[in-house]
Amino acid sequence: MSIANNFETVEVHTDILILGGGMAACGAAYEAAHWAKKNNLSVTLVDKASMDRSGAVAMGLSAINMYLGLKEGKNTLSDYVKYVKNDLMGIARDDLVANIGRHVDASVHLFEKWGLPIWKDEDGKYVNEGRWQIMIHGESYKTIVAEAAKNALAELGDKGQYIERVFITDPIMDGDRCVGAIGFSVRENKVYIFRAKTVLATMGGAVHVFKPKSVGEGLGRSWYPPFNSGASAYFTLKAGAEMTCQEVRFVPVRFKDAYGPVGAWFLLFKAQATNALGENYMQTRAPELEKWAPYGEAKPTPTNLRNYLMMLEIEEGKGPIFMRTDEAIQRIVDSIPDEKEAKRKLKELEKEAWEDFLDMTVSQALLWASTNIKPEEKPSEISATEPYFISSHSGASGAWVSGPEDLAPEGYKWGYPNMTTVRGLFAAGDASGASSHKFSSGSFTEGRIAAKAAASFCVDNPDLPALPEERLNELKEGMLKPLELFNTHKGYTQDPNINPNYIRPQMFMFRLQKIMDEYAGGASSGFKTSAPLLEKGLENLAMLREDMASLAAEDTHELMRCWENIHRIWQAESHIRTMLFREETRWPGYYFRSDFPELKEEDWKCFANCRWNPESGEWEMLKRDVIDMVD
Ligand code: SFD
Ligand code: AMP
Repeated sequence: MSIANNFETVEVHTDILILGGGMAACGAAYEAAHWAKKNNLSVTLVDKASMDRSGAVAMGLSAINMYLGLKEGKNTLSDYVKYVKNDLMGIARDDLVANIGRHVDASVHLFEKWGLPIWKDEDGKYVNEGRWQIMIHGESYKTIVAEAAKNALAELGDKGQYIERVFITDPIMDGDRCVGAIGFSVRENKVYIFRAKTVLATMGGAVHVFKPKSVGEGLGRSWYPPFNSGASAYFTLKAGAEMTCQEVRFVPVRFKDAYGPVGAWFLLFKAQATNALGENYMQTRAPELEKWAPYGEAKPTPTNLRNYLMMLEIEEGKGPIFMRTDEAIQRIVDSIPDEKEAKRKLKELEKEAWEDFLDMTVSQALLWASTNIKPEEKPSEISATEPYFISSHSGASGAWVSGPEDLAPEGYKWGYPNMTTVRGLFAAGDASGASSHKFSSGSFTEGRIAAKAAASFCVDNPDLPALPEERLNELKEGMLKPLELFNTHKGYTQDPNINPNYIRPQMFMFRLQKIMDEYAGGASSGFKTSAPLLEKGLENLAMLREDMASLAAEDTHELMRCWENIHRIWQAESHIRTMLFREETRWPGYYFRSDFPELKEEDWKCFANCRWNPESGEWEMLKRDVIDMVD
């Protein structure tokens, strides 16, 4: 008897389907509820985890990295657009960045209204960390935002619901329109079929595509949350959506081994990072930045170039690299003439330094404690991590989405704001590309923008298409196949991990990570790659893909692990293909093409987009113009 028979099938009919429960999804739920009430629509949100602590903000955050302060006259929208574009070495969609920028402050004000404590100065004004970032006491940030999203859905009565611990695997298509999604419960034997007028993909970015630096006893430790495994990229690709910037991974520099944030140290405490000899490489290597003009010469130096200068130090054997926390604290304290006040300030700075980690990366505080580090006395090592896919931070990979009606130039709009190139399928947060630096607040805001547009799509397209039964059965069987495989063959060997009939997901993940690390410019290859390496990597990926059919799972939890890897492999392939397509080095510090070691503005100041064609199964690569809307 097929294992599928042991699974109950739950069919959910809804107007707006929100996939994911993170920052973008919470923003989407909040906004969708508003428009649903006006238009008598229903909204369903589905998260693989529990919304209170799911996604990148699970542990909390110590800063909101996108706040413009437009009404306060702190900044202008065009300055923000320029900042973002420069940080991405000239590649960004100005229309998308500006659209989020003009609405983001209002979202932050909502967070405060819902109870998020934001640092204030004596005049009651927000305390800035840097120009665009404000400090928060944010341990409960996600819980607060999730509560507001849930409340908004609750106000819809039986027309609003959220379903947790359901893992979404695939889109359901009706011709060229996305009309739902399929998934399974990670706790119960249930398959979920969601039938919807419109679908919003907000399932975050991807981690563990590349081999992490933390292996063995530290396996699973990473900067990006291990829960996000490429579901957004897979979902949009499989639906046939055009993707952008799939080559742009993010390599954060973080406190070594526990991945603590550096922003507060660099921006708030004005700390310097140096090599082991005490040299500030941002100063000693400043001439290198000229090679990457015009971006290298702008302020602030783009994130990837800051990384790159540090990597050059490491290559020359000048590590470890240290964040001079001790010097930074001392400098602030020394600037206070009154001794008593200076002592008070020292205590305050110590508290802030620890809170920075306790608010968002508890493990870094534990590492400090267990290695006897007092930041006011001793510097801490920082280091580049492995690559991640997170378009809402300083990465950019995601779906190519339509821009806002009033701002987007021709070529950047084809329908509803934030709709992908697939009818009815919207994307936001880490799922949408080319609008970097949106962070938590901008992702929430983009979720709102997308949900409002999705509601209009529903009103304009009121029919709820019937789902093709045959395709659904096929998807259901395919989804549960790893359970079937394990069940059939588990008795063949004594050790269930070693069996010629199947591969378990952890082994599969190790193979993927090894390929990506060695051929696609991972951490142990010094983030360097070339056409021959990428081509070989693609060949190996094709072999791995064949083994996807042999993935096996003991239970529904492991079934999720299998699917996470299926999602990752698509993220990986689109990444390799796009790096291969872009014949230049644009983001040294993220990756370096040794066969094309320079920036080529004339040929490559453009978006490198890709699409997997569902009809032919072939990949298409294309260039799209970068349109500069701000001088
Ligand atoms: O500075 C499925 N970010 C920071 N933003 C800030 O504003 N301030 C900071 O201080 C930040 N820092 C930071 C940040 C990120 C990370 C990883 C760290 C530190 C360690 C960025 C923001 O967190 C980020 O921009 C947003 O969270 C992005 O929002 P969104 O919605 O795109 O992604 P999400 O919140 O991770 O949520 C994803 C959701 O999808 C679910 N999911 N659900 C169903 N089926 C599947 N198959 C699914 N796969 C995933 C997840 O459960 C989750 O709900 S700083 O240090 O860099
Ligand atoms: P991080 O902790 O590195 O994620 O940084 C938090 C915020 O500060 C993000 O907006 C970063 O882009 C920014 N940031 C971090 N370090 C620097 C730096 N050295 N110069 C300018 N901006 C920075």
